[in-house]
Amino acid sequence: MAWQGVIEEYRDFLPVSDKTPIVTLKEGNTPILRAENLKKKLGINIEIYFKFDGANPTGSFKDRGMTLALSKAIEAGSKAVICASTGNTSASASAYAAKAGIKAIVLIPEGKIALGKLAQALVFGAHVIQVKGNFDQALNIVKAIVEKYPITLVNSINPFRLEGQKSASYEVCDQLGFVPHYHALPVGNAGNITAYWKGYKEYKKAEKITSLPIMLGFQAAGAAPLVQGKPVEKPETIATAIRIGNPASWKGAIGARDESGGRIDSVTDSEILNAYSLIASIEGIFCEPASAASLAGVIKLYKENYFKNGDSVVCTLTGSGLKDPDIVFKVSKEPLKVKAETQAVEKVIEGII
Ligand code: AN7
Repeated sequence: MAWQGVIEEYRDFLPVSDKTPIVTLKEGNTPILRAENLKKKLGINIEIYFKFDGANPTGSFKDRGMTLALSKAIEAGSKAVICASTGNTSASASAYAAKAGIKAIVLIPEGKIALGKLAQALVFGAHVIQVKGNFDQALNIVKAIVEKYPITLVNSINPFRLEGQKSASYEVCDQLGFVPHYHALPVGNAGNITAYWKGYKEYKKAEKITSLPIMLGFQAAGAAPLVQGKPVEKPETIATAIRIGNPASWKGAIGARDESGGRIDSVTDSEILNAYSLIASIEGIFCEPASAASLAGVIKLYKENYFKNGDSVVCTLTGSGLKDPDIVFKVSKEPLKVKAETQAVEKVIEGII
């Protein structure tokens, strides 16, 4: 049978009833890919797999949580949803609100979200408000707004978001047929690592799996409050999706780290960009910079001899590179320009083959 979206596929594990109207864009069932080329290229002795959640309907993992958040909002009779966002949450909320036929209001940090994400919110018909400040400030405003107005908050402090997002760990186990030794994720507001860990624990409790992975979270060095142990007032990174200084799911991330015996570490922008172009150029997967923090972190830990021979590591690639194509020009050369003559092209080709 065709894939039904994460709510129908994992209904037994989710807080829905027969009465819940399901708002879905058939999210989930994203590819899991073994990184064979990467293994050869880096000469490493661990097995890396990419869970490419950029293949979701709006191009990020946020859709997994948004199907549930919007379904529950409609069940509760809500007429509008609101979120603060570094881009992907707003794109996803806008799409699911469009599908549900209700209003979406999104607050974004002015000038600091990828153009593709802004375009998505606009084309889905959301009311976009640019805030002259960062994500953390926008989230505080949104929290105050929902105290006063009958609007449903769909940031990940809405528990239904994480309930939906935990479906990704079910899929990893179902697709691989085993539980990886490690699971690596980029960390911004820290909702996703919290959701994955919850999902793994619940799958084990339900006896679908018999072991748990060790959780690894990676923040950008300029936006690494969990690593520093205190909020960062002015977070900065090229990976705008994770440009967050005071994560809402702080405790969840620390819980995932400590209960699993894992690590939360930071990676520099240049490590992120290296991983980003490596994933694209040798594995054929175009993810966004924030997503590449997962592999960047795994490479960093590998160099510290953190892993054992043969360990399996799943890296979630959280979003699509198409959202932010400008970044490509920081890591790749501009294409050549030639005259519209066969000879001119031949000359170039002879230098290639
Ligand atoms: C591609 O869209 O916070 O640690 O407002 O877009 O669960 O926050 C996005 C976060 C990783 C971090 N990768 O996940 C937002 C937002 C991508 C992201 C993260 C985000 P969390």
